[in-house]
Amino acid sequence: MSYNFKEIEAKWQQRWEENPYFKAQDDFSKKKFYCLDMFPYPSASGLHVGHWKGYVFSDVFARQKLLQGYNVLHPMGWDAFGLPAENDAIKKGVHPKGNTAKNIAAFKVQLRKIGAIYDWSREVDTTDPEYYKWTQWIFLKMFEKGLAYEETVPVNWCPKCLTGLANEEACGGTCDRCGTAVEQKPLRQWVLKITEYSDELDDDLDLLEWPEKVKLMQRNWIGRSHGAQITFGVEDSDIKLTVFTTRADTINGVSFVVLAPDHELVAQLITSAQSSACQNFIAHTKNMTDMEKMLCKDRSGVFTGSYAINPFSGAKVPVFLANYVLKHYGTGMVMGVPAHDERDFDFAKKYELPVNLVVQPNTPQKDLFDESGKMLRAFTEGGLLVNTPGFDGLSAPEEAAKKLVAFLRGKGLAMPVVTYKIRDWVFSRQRYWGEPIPLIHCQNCGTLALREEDLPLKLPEVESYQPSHTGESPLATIPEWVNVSCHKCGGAAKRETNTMPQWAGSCWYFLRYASPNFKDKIVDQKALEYWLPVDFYVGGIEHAVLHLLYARFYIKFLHEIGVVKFKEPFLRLFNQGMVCMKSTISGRVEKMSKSKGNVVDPDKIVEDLGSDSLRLYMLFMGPAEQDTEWQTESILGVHNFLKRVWEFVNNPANLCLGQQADEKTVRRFHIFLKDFSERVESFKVNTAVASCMELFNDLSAQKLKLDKTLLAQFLTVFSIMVPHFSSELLEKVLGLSLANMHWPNFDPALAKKDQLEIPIQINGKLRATISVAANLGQQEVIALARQAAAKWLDGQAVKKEVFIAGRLVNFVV
Ligand code: ANZ
Ligand code: ZN
Repeated sequence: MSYNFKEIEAKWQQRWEENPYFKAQDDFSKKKFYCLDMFPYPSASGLHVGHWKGYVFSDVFARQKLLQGYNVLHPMGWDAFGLPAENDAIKKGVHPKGNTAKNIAAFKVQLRKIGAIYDWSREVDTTDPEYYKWTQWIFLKMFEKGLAYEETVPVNWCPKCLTGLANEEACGGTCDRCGTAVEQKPLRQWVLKITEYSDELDDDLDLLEWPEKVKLMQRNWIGRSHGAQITFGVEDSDIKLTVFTTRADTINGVSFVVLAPDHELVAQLITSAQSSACQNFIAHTKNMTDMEKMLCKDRSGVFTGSYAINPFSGAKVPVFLANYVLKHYGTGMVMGVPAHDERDFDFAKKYELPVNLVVQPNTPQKDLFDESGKMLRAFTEGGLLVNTPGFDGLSAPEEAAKKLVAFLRGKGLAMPVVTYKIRDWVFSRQRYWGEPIPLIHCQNCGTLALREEDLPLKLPEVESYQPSHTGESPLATIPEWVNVSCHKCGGAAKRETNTMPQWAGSCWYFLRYASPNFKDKIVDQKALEYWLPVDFYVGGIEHAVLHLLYARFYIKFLHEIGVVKFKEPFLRLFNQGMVCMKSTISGRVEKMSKSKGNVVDPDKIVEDLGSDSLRLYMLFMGPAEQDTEWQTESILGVHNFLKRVWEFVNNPANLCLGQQADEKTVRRFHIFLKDFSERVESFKVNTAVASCMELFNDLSAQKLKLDKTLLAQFLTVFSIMVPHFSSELLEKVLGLSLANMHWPNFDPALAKKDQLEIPIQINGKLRATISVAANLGQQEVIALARQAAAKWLDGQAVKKEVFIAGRLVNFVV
């Protein structure tokens, strides 16, 4: 009679494999639920408990919807191209193809242990030519529409991975994959015009039920900013300096103008007296990346010798070059307003430039001025415009900026503009293990797209695929593959040898699951219209400005060319937190990873305590969206709880299967059902587990007996967390099959609590809990609370009694 999880789990996993009753059905009349996990890249280190956290969480919802009668699509697949897979193969001295296949097989064995209702008949693999045919097809469509273009640009070059990286992959100036500092290297690249969609990508975030944090990260990355271009003249010259500013209101506070040291106009501005100082500075800042410029604390620069003319006042201000101005943002030139911008303030302090206040704070500011009235820091908030003849008293920035831009615009010296931080997406990689870019370069016809019937353009199978140090793809070294004849003119042509980045395949995989084996088109239109968009998407927040942004861009494009009817791929997003543990190397609690020596192998836990115990622990360990620390003792606690429930249900003394449960039991059960359902619904799954524990505490303590209906209902709802366990008890004790069960609804009348648990605090500290009738009045509750807290009150005078009906009593002593 003991809880033999090993036997039970093996039995049910096999049954589900033989009879996947939960498989998505192609019955498009039913209500559907598309529940998606971010598909993993099959790394050699295999699944760790961090993966489990997300996969178990999504499975809870997929299983719940299935029980609620939805046609559920819960697929799984492999994001198998890209740098990590290739680096791993190189390390082992094997070919990425075989290595990837091996890793996938190992991953599948591990994934199976979760007991999730994955529909394996829809598995996709981004490295399968039948799949990447369509990844290439999307690229061709973008090329046709002018959204893919070739450019020689300085790219983030990782000297270790020997490839260029997208900005999104080099945040903070280091390679996303290996942590090496990236260099800037000019390389011929294929670039996708993601910036065409900047406005839509920003605006449509409003349509999404996503964590605010992720929306904000995307908004900041897109970096839309409404401002103005203002044109300054240059003394004794025809040169015009057009700055971009979001604070046109501060125009009369300008005390210098600064340019990026690599700006085209710089040469014309440098006077002979300043020439050598400027050349030194330019040489010195040449290798700084944009990231370094933005993070740089020491704002320094050099005077060019020229003076700019303020278009508002006619005042003469010096023109500088500075290390904090980016060439590719705005116009690459900035009007310096030390009184209202921190960077400008630092700069002005260093070069002793005037600080002119033009926005008066609305409220007194601490430490803004010294006794002599000198500003001690920049004042960056809003206030009233001052020292700006004709405009004083306007509220700044909004109103004042608008009026001043209009005024200057009337003189042809300003223009309202919108700028963005996001840059086009550097889409080519100089590596082997990726989708070949389906283009040829013909001597006569130029760059040509392959014809659709020539897809997939397969990756050649070669022995040696190591990256070269030249910045060229290893494919360039395979003449049999590179040299082709042009399909248009028959002349000599060469294939494009760059490959696509690892994100290419994940930008659209969720479409493919709707009709994974469809041959003639990227998707079967009917299946697509039924299943998409994704209803619920679960994955890590590390993808906020990578995959999640790229996929939205792809969908916007596919929408435009009529492939999909919707504008957003993922309606609802949930980011599970990370699983952390004390690192054996640093001694700190950190995200689990092999390099930190703090990984827990899920297979071992499953072996020792069972899949259901691990599932339940993953759900119970804390709020799912938070990072939480792995604790081995706590998983034992969860395992013991399962054992308790097992023994309870297997003991006939606790059940009354032939009769109806008494009213007290029914009421207690419906309170549970209500709590459990609402907590799951609002993603508070850890507290839903707690509801189960509370229920069994009460059943035991109060000797309540479950009847057939209640037991079946309990096991049904509990199955979304511990499916093997519940399936076994349903079958064994009640002769029922989970496949035939339906989600039970609670009865609101029965779920009304007649007893309330009231925490009793003393000076805000929890001391006791009392159980009182729900209809008891304030006086009586306080009297009971005093009794319960007597030990701690210990004769002290109570200064105040805080009473919150139904919630809490607090004694202030
Ligand atoms: C004058 C000013 C006064 C500014 C003030 C700010 C505060 P966001 O909001 O991020 O778009 N800027 C413009 N182009 C730049 C460049 N290429 N490199 C570095 N900084 C640049 O920032 C816009 C502000 O960043 C602009 O407004 C400009 O400084 C600066 F009290 O102009 B401001
Ligand atoms: Zn040709």
